Amino acid sequence: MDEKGSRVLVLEGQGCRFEFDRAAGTFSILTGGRYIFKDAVGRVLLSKRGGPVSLTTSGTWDTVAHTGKEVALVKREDWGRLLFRARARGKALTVELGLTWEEAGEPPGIEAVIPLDVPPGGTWPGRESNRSWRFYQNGWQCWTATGTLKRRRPGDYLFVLFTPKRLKPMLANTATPVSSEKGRFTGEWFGGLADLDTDESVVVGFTGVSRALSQVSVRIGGKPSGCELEAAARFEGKPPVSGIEFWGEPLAIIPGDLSGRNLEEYAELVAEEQGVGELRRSPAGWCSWYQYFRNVTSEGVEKNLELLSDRYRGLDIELVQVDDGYQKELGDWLETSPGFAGGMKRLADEIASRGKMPGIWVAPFTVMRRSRLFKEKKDWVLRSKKGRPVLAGVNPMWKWRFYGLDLTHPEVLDWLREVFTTLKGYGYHFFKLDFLACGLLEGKRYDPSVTRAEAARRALAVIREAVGEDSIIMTAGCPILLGTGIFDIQRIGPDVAPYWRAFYQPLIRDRSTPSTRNCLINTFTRCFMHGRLWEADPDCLLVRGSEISLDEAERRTLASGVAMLGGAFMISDDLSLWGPEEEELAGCLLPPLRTRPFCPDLWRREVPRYMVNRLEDPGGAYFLVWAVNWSGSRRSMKMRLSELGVGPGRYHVSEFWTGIYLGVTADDIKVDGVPGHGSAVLRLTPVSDEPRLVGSNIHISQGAAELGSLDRASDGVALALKSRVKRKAVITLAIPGAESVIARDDKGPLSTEHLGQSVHRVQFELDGLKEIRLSWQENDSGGVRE
Ligand code: 9PG
Repeated sequence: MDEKGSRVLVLEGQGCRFEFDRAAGTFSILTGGRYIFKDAVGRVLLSKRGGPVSLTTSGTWDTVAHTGKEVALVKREDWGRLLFRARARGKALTVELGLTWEEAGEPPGIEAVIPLDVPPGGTWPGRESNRSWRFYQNGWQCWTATGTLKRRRPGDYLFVLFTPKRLKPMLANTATPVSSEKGRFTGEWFGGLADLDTDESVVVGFTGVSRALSQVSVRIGGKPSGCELEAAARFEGKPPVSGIEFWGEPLAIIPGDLSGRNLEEYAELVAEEQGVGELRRSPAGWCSWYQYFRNVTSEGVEKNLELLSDRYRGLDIELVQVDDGYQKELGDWLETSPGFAGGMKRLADEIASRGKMPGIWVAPFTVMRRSRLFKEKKDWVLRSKKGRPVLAGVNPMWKWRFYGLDLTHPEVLDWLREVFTTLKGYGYHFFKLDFLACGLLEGKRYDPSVTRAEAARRALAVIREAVGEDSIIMTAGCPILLGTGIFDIQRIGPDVAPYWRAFYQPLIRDRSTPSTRNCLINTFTRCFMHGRLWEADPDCLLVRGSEISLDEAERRTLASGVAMLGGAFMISDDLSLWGPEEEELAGCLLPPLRTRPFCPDLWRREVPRYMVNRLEDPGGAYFLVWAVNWSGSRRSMKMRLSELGVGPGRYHVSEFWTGIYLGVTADDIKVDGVPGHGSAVLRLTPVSDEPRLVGSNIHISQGAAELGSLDRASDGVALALKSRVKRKAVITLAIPGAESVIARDDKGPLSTEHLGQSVHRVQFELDGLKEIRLSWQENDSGGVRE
């Protein structure tokens, strides 16, 4: 039999193998000769008049195409054809299921296309124990708790079942069932399984997000033989067109280790599928929300604009964004509240006249009963089958209930176009879109043949068209992958707040409502999305020392998180509360790092502790490691190099917040006395024969941002350093072979300190740019002496 005629069709990818059994209609995926998924099927769920019908791939298939990179198959049925294809894409394998309806009469609605349904025991078959299995669970909105869960956790561990019903639609996809059963988990769009015993993981996720909402669910169970997995894209009853191929969303299966790399690969595949081009760098900005909340006024904004343009112009903040509170009512975006009597155009002009980019917050799919929109356009509001407006949520800040718009209504799209064209016309070039899940509630729509995802994507495309490609769109409350390819910036966690943790949060295990802690946890667990799908927003930075209940350690932890993520950078303080300390704290974060960090303990900890950036300064590459002490008390933090994902070697270690040089290590790092909720930010510089900067207090990057150049001279080195704020700079250098050094700037000698071995510390005043020179006498040994 030729290849096409053989019973099992095989596709070899980089690192994984796909086998389709044409006689059984089942398929398997293997890596390194071992099964990941064995004897899986695909299914399509139809809604027929007589009740739901499930079509499965079980049965006999014909080969349509079989090349080195792709397999395509067809199964003939009395109603038409079932279609299947698999492709090798880099380290991933993608599978797709579809159908062609050929029967006379109206085609049935498609409820779900399930390209992967793994039977009990078909996941990592034959393993003795699943005690060390973990599931990575991705939440619905940016705000929804996300992370890796232990097998014995109940399915509602991250999103508790008793969350009040009226809060749910903003935090969860209400169509996704939540279970309290142990080990039953569902991730929106994707999920991942890991086996900590074997250092293996597999990411399963839909790469298409524009046609259907989707989930990956597992039931890990007590034994490996009970583990089930299913990936379903929900088409919500959308009918196919007779005689035309209807494909579900493509699903990627990506085997990997515990480094998190396959999650990055998943994000890259989604970006590719959604046509994401080069990502735009977001401007460093100021936002009104976390200081003024709903009490914001144009006066308050102007006061801060003045400070940013004058006293703090050195910080070079480029954007001023007005948040919630300027509008008359939720829904009436072109009418202003009493605090903005001068109108939003005048304010945009004011901001632009100071050379800053004007930014504005809008919740375009949200409406409240009080608004003119609600009263005048009753049929624009999404309603239930009974005709009642569907509750989207309650918000204490808004007093209370809010609703969503029907985005399939053509007049709603016209209105969105008008609102955003007008705001753009006022001069706004930065749009923070919020509460977008209000457009995806379950209800009865004007056009029922459009899925929720399609309706929302279409509306977002209208907004993008209205504001133009030259505007920046940031979203806060948005179902996390939905806007990929349309937005520039997406928030990845709950709101930050002027406090660490709300009293009720530990009581109800809440990780989704506002608090600095909740905000930072998702920054770790979703950091792989940043710089791949869009630029991620960790939420605002609060540095003020007054009108806040974050202590110094907590503010530094927030600052470390915002800096380490390397995404959006927005300050949300009343700058008139600032003194020299606040200026210095903000100054050491600017310019913002533009990096893509990884979280080396993502699979091993429900609340990860480490985030790592690979950085470079003119002396070469180094690592920056952020470690958080989540406990409330002062602790020593001990970490092994091997758990940081930095690779073996010998490193100089310097901590940023304390300025301590910790010496050279090849295995453990111990940082003493990290305050409760505090952080260590460590520069790990590989030991080498060349002079290197190994620590600095100028910028949190400890080199990448502040070291402009490092050049060898005949008798030493010359370094150029820069800072956006005036400060007493302290830098630490490793100079192999130098027992004593002389340092000077253009004015004269600088104070130096020998820290032992060949490590020296230099102190000087820095304001803007400075060149310093170091000279020394070589001793014979060279290199670092033990
Ligand atoms: C403005 C704010 C800010 C903030 C957004 C978003 O569940 N809730 O009641 C809830 C209220 C506000 C909220 C998130 C959740 O914050 O993330 O940056 O723009 O809206 O109202």
